[in-house]
Amino acid sequence: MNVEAEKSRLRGGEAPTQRLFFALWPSEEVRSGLAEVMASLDVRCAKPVPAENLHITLLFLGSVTTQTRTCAEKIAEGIAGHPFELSLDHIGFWPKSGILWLGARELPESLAALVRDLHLGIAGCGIDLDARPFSPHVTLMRKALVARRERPLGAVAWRVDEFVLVESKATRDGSHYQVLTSWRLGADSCGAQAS
Ligand code: 2AM
Repeated sequence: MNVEAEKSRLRGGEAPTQRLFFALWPSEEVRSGLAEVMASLDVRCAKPVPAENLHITLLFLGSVTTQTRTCAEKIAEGIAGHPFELSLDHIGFWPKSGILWLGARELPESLAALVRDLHLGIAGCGIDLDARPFSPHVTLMRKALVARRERPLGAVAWRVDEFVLVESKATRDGSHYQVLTSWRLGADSCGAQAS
């Protein structure tokens, strides 16, 4: 049991929860491409996301009980989906949050369908989901003040053939993410693999 779940249990018998999200998790090759993009940026006062934490969130579930996690995993298992190519070719900056991100100009139909199917299915698990439209991005830096690109951006090519469920734990050194389960895209419904 993790520290948060144990704290929750000790607070008085509430059901333990985990903070979860579905994501695309980069391979080491993609991760080093992302690190290269980060190194090419000239940004003031920013807090870079540690290389091992870089990912694309598909659907943020928030803190959920074991029962809800099981429901979400069942939905994920029923998604066949299709592998797709993602070209991360666009740097964006949200000044309000200071988030500097890398995104895709083109949203592959298979990615849109994957997010749509997850959203529709998991809404039935009783989770209050974010209704904002999906905007695929890798958060590279937080709390940035000014972003300037030093040289032209070479797109990071990502062949996506799986999606994952991740647990986010708050630690003294920031967020720690752990991949709990992965599902292959294009596999039949036996595609789940525990990490
Ligand atoms: P972000 O990278 O754009 O900040 C884990 O917290 C992941 O879930 C982050 O990648 C974060 O996206 C995403 N996320 C989406 N909605 C969130 C929320 N309401 N609170 C925290 N994280 C959220």
